[in-house]
Amino acid sequence: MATPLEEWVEEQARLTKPDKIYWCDGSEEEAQRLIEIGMEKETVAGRPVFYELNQKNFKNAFLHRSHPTDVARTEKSTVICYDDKVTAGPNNNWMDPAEAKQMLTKLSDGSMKGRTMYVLPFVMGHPDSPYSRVCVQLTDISYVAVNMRIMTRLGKDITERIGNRDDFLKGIHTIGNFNKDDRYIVHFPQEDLVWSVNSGYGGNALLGKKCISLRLASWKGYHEGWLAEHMLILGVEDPNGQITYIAAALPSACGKTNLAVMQSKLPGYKIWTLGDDIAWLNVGPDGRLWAINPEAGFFGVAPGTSYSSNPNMMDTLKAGQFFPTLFTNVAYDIDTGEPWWEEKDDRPANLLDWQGNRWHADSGTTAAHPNSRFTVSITQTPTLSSEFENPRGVPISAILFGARRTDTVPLVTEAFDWTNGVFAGARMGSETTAAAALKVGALRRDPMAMLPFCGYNMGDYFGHWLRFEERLTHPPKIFSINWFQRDEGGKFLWPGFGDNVRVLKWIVDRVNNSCGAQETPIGLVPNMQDLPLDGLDVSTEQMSELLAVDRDQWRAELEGIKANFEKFGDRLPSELWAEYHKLQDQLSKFQ
Ligand code: SAT
Ligand code: MN
Repeated sequence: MATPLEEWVEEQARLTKPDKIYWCDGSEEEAQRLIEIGMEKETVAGRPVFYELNQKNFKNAFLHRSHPTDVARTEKSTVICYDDKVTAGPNNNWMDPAEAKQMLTKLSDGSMKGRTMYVLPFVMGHPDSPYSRVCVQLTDISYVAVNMRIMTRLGKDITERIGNRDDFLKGIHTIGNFNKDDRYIVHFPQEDLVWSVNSGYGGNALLGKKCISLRLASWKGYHEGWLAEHMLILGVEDPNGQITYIAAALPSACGKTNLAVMQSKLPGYKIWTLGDDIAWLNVGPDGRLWAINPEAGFFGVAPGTSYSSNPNMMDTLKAGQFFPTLFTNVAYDIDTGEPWWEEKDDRPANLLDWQGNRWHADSGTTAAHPNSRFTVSITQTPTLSSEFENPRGVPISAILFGARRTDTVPLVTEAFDWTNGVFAGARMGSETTAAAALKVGALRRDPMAMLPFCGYNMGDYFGHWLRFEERLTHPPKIFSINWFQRDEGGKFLWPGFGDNVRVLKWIVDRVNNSCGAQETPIGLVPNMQDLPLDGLDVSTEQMSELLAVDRDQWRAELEGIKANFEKFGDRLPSELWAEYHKLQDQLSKFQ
């Protein structure tokens, strides 16, 4: 008799009509075979799915060029379905589940004709973790199958583990015809189902990532008492060998990967990597907050990555062995066969752009797409934490909320307490990036960096966050960070990258109550003498600007916060309005 999984696969195959169904076993040989199929048989926009890169300098690395309209997450076609619109909230596009199914059924009818349906069984999180989840995704493109093998723990043992069960999370993905007007990424949280049509782009197509591990998981966490967050996880080792674990939320393309694999510029301090994008946070039996990374790879932004900004990531990208390394929409150095992107190193003389056309310096475009990406196994990073394979995760001592802000938000601020920290996350605004198909550089409210990823009403989500205080006997301290302030000429004031460890040291010292801070209306900021600034090329004036709280800027900020809070009506917890009024009051007295 067929298992529920087999029945589900058959049902989808009857609709999408693939030529073949192939169950992935997750082996290394299989990944190689799929890459060969991608190089020789399958196509995207009339071109091969994969191109081989220089195998000597970038081991096991391959290039993918996407369909030209399919280069970023499409938030406007990302939809959450509940019976009622209010549950999805003003932060999500909503559709009635039955209507959405009808639309998707029509769009998927015969969509896999002439193609192979790949069945991908995987687990998000360590297989032995009490917090992990078993999932199955279907796809019709080798690119997604190989990506998923890097990004998740994928293998035939998961099929065996599912056996006769039917409680696995499901993802249906078809690249269809790439028609961007019919592109939909639709979530059915009450059925543990995601259905994505007409895109092959990362966040739209690697369904284990944003769709399952954030949108579906956030809804699960709301009901089961845990949090699914858009956060990196790292450990800071101090000169005594003590490691403090930190989780940090930043919007897409705002430096999470760089922070997570940072090469510390502070002697005696070392950063250990656990994850760069997603954290699942549970209250442990000891009353501490424990974090696991449900993923197993990085899907990071290529432009800006270099031996000077992030040497550990460069080494990671060259170390492909058991897992391939994929580059999506980067440029190609015709002479060496290596991938290239802006700021990697000196620009090679002869380049193909991200679409495979000869690139000319006077073209007015970048050679790599601004949202070009790499996919690489986390196991290749030289800074991988020895706790990465610990099923119970790591205990978090500090939570960071980061944003990309030209002004207003200081380098680092500590919240007064848990509620004030939740307010700091909820009031976040950040300038948009190329990671989503939006106007780049516009300020928008992005609470907890979860605006595109919270699978239900954010008013309820804030309430969920607030309630953790009573369950945590050792709540993490909460901080806001901003690496992106600029001077009047538009130059970054803070060097960022490896120097960010200086801020992390202050955070660790605050966690250990071993250094001071000064009180401002928005929270506690460092005294300059408490930050380790030796060897840093930043003037005292610049440092004071980086740490300043400007009354007028914050009064303007209040307007933006208020307008966003009002969207949630009576779903916004009263505690957050109380924090808002407290801040307003403090600012009115502040010089
Ligand atoms: O494309 S993804 O959504 O996976 C990456 C990101 O935008 O954070
Ligand atoms: Mn992300």
